[in-house]
Amino acid sequence: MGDREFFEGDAEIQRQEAAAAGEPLEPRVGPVPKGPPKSKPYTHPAAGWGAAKAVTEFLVDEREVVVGSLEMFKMNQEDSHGFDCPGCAWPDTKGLALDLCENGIKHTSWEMTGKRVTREFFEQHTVSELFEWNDHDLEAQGRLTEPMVYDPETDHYVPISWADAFKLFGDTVRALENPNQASYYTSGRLGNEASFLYSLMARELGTNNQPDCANMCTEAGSRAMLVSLGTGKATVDLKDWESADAVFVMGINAASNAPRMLTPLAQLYREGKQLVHINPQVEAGATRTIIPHEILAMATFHATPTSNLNIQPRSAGDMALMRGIAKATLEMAKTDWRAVDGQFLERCTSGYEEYRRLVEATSWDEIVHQSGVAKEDILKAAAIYREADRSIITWGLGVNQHEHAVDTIREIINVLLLRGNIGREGAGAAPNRGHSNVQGNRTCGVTNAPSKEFLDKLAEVCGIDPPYEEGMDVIGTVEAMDRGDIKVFVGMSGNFALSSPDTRFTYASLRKVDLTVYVSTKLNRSHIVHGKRALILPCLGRTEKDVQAAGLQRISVEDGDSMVHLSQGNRQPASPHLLSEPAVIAGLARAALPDSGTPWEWYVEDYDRIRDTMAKVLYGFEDFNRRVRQPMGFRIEQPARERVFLTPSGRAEFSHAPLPDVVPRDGRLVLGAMRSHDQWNTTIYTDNDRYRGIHNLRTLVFMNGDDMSERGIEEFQPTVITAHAKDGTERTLKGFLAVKHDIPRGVAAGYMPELNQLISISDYSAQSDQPLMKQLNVTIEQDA
Ligand SMILES: Nc1nc2c(c(=O)[nH]1)N[C@H]1C(S)=C(S)[C@@H](COP(=O)(O)OP(=O)(O)OC[C@H]3O[C@@H](n4cnc5c(=O)[nH]c(N)nc54)[C@H](O)[C@@H]3O)O[C@H]1N2
Ligand SMILES: Nc1nc2c(c(=O)[nH]1)N[C@H]1C(S)=C(S)[C@@H](COP(=O)(O)OP(=O)(O)OC[C@H]3O[C@@H](n4cnc5c(=O)[nH]c(N)nc54)[C@H](O)[C@@H]3O)O[C@H]1N2
Ligand SMILES: [Mo]
Repeated sequence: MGDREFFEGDAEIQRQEAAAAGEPLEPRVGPVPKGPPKSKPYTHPAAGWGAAKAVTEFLVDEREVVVGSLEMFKMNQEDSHGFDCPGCAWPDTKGLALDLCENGIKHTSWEMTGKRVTREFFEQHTVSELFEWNDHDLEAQGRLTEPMVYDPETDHYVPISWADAFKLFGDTVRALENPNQASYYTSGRLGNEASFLYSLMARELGTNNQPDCANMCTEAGSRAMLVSLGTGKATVDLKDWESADAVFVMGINAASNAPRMLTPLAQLYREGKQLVHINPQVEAGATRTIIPHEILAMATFHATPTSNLNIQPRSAGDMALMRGIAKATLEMAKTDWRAVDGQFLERCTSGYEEYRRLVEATSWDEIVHQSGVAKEDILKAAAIYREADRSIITWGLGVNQHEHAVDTIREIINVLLLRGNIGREGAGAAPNRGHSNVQGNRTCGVTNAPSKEFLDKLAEVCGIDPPYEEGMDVIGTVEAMDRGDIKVFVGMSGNFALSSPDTRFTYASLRKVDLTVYVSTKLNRSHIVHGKRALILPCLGRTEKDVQAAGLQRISVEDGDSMVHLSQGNRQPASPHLLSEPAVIAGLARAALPDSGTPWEWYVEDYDRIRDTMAKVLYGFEDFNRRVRQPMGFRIEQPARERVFLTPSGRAEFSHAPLPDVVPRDGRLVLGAMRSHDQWNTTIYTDNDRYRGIHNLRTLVFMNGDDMSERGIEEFQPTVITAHAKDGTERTLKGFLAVKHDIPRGVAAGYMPELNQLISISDYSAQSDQPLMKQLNVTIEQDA
């Protein structure tokens, strides 16, 4: 944990003072800072030498220099004998020998670390003591090595055999009054085969309580696209990215969270194509980049711009902005009939006339006010949209995590439909995914709201009697734990305690559960904030060899472009006691369902057998085992890409939602919780955020300079942030330092998961059920 110096106004001092005064504050998340906080605008291109240096320092810290660098060449390879980078869901590039990025390397070596958490470690530290550690230090202990069970007598985790661990789970589940007293969480780390088995187990047990990380991430986009286009997935693939004339990037910090997107962006720029970034902040990916695999560019510091136009709307101003682009396009169409695609509108869409009237009835004043963007800039974006024959709109969490996200994404689709930009080469809708297999988890059955069609097929092929009523999502699960309605919680990967909203409420709810079971690679908060009884089950990571009875196994994953391909680990497992995720699931399932007719053990012997069953159940997976072995795998057909719209009308549906009022009032601001450059969700590498120019600080709030002076707040001065929840409750955070940033007035930003303490469990979108992680209604004052 290390000694540390304290700096004036730093949140750690506040925390310790509060603790001394008896206030129960949560431990900090990031590591102990190595020096005083600094903020200096970043003026270099994204990627390039800064990234190379960061990687080297990181590998040295993780003692992975040599092995690490060799291992990287096996990432994202076309021949399917390498492993899929767990860093993000960006599709792999055909023929690119070195298709990787700084953050993918960090993420992978975090798994490949030489450090280990052993039984001696747990013997040395009680769980109450570990609770006081920060999250960085918990994970930094290295890889988990054997199954552990919580002993309430001593407050230590102690070793348990796999057989006894499975038995504890099985006995507890079989003693439940009803199967809906258990909830089975997944984060998008799980491969397709494990996802299929895991959701099959839950349904055979009789529940659809299958919360997943998508409930906090990409749910809004999937729901919007399903209603508008009859598919929940991207209508574009990498080839389309290469042939677009214009790309609109909305609410994505690409340089940090989807770095491989910078390559097509820079290439398009060089070809004279147009790139428009829509984001309250001008992120590093919206300036210029050094393409990571271009050795010459690295050597000569030759950066390529990645933007033609940056638009900084207010938080949640995106829908009004899209309405503005639609209005300008329709105004152009009065004299320029090619501004809209009349033939496509007539043949393939429904509700166009009504949308046109709605757009006409929305005044420019309202559009400008609600978007926070000058009309002149909206017209510039509209002109780019009109000039481009083929446009792609891609969006991320900056669009998904708001109250009106579904309406906003449907408005994005409306704009695409106007010019026939769906189902054509180089054009389409591209929701940016998060976890590397979050899309595949859903495809393979993980969801709390499965379709009847899917369940019927599952019943027929697997001979089970699945439940048909909807199960609980993330919010529903936390609330049910609080009521005492959930007695068993399984976290299959991820870090539910820390990634969920309303940290203190979530912690208190988890502590009411009878048994929590975590299947993980690294020690994290969810092991420390546990149920009355608790298991930590350590599993293989994606970089490791998975050997079963039939030999070396491969798993499959699906990227954001619906490409399904194989992933194979090549390293020795971190410990001989680790099991693969499918093997853990089979063990849990057999213990809970001793008479099950599902051949759990037989499946685990050879994952081809799981895939053969999946081929019979899942849409688009025919001949799975053969097709997935092709170079680059196969693409699950997206009907909307071929202009087949699986909507009730058989056409793409325009939406007709009124613009919501998103302008903050009474001195309030809209606060969003996002990622720094040096973190992977709840995994915090350092407390730097290089591209935003921040060093040694995570407990901060970025603000507009005028908003700061109006409140008498100075740079690095501690603040009091109060969040006003929809249910009337308030949550307060003290000691987060204000940092002046290029961000519109009325908008503030900070980091997840620290800010999750401010999000009430009641603050979720009525449209998507997603927590409002980017739209907190807050007051910010100086901490006097
Ligand atoms: N290195 C790294 N890579 C990752 C992750 C990671 O933590 N680290 N996480 C993975 C996961 S699970 C996900 S889901 C993705 C997340 O990737 P992103 O979608 O990039 O996620 P965030 O960093 O949360 O925030 C994105 C952006 O939203 C902008 N924003 C906030 N409010 C608004 C708004 O109202 N309108 C618009 N237009 N923009 C807004 C912010 O300024 C910020 O640039 O990344 C994945 N990849
Ligand atoms: N305020 C706020 N909160 C947010 C967000 C936000 O933008 N703002 N973003 C939300 C989003 S988009 C997401 S996706 C969620 C993420 O939430 P989660 O997916 O729950 O969290 P992660 O931090 O990705 O999980 C990290 C843990 O995964 C485990 N792990 C890593 N690799 C493996 C593996 O191969 N197998 C297994 N079994 N375990 C593994 C490790 O033990 C590690 O500690 O957070 C959400 N929370
Ligand atoms: Mo995510």
